[in-house]
Amino acid sequence: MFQTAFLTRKRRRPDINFTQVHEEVKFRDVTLYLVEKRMGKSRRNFLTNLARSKGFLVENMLSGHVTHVVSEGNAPQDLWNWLEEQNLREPHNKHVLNISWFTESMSAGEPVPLEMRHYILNPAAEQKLSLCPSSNVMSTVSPYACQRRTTIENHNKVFTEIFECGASLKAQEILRDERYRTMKLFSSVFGVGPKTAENWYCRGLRTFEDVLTEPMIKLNRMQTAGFMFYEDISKPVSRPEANALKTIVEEAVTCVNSSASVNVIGGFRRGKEFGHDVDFIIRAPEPGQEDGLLPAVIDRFKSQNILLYSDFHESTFDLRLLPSRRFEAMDHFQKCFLILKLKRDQVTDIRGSDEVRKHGQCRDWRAVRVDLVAPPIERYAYALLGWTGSTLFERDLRRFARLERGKLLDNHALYDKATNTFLPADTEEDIFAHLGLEYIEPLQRNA
Ligand code: DCT
Ligand code: MG
Repeated sequence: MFQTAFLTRKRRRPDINFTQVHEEVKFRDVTLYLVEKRMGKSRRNFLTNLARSKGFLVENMLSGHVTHVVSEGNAPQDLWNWLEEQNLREPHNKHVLNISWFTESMSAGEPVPLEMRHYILNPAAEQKLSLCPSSNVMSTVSPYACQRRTTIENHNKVFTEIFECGASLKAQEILRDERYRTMKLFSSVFGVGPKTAENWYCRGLRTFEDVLTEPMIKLNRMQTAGFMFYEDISKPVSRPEANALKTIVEEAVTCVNSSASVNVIGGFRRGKEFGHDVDFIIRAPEPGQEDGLLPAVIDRFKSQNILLYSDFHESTFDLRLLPSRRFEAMDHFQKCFLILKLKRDQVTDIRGSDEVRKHGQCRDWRAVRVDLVAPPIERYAYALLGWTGSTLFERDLRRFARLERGKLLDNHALYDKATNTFLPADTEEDIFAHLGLEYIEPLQRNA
């Protein structure tokens, strides 16, 4: 009997997920809305339940509370036309996102940071931004965005509406532009990711001064360093400066372990003349020798009075946990993110090092971001390949390995799905050979 009653009720009310009553909401600052158009009702129900089971708040109605609108398979213009028809009071307050953000968040079990690639931008507004930078409202009206109004017979009314539509789109644009600019500014601070940048923007903060004078904002250690050395670390590091740092790092590493050596990785290994930081990999030739190496190196920098900031990560590497499916995530090796003092007289090629002036005073040093990684020797070749980059080259190499060779590559290992084995490699050449690829020099990995 209970079952019959349930079925009857179910038939009358097919959308049973109007409110979220059963699942605990874990992420209070995210309210999702899934666009049913193209996605379809049953997939939408499935995704809604999936998200709720992971602690996301999902609304069935597109209300003012919704913060993240997720769409699948809709052409951007169709989606935006539809959104505009919903007469939302503040559409610019919502993130309009591709399903990719949703699926990444589901597999991460939490909302992943927003990136530009996740957004579905309004093509009409985009076009206007690029074609009509003038402030004249009439000239900013996209014929496309207002096309649906041409059925109205009264031409005066049409013009009024076009004008209003243009003004409101313009206002949205200004807001979106301001949001983008502010997010970019905040994210340029070391230690400030998209989530924090977003949070500060939503609190109405627009400048560094706003952030630093807002008593409610508590900066963490990394952000404090980020602001403290902002000027220095947002200035590119030159190759002579990178060379000088290599000498400093080498000296510290060999002092801790005389059989260990240091190699430049990242952009400088690929031949770049400037970088946002300098990346080094440490090669400890015997298994286990890397244990405790970085903390000792950091201590040495401290005693030399050149350590401005350090964030040390102990190794969490465990071959039994591989292959992992989260290939874009940070690797598990022992590593540290540092800010070091580089003295001017340590840079031999003086052209690379400008005089540092602060508050009218001349400083004899500048702050530089330095990353160190110390993998176990049997993982060295994979770590070297991964940390050399470029990010795009690595991504492509992984995709090639997976799709063309049935092998899973990351910074730790290469796994052959056909034989269920990890392929050993002493050098980068070995890895290219495993993949049936001609060796590509670091200088040619600037994709
Ligand atoms: N890398 C990685 N895993 C990550 C992030 C980066 O394996 N989660 C790799 C790719 C490039 C390399 O580490 C160094 O990273 P960056 O310093 O960010 O890049 P870069 O190419 O050195 O660029 P820049 O010259 O600006 O420092
Ligand atoms: Mg780098």
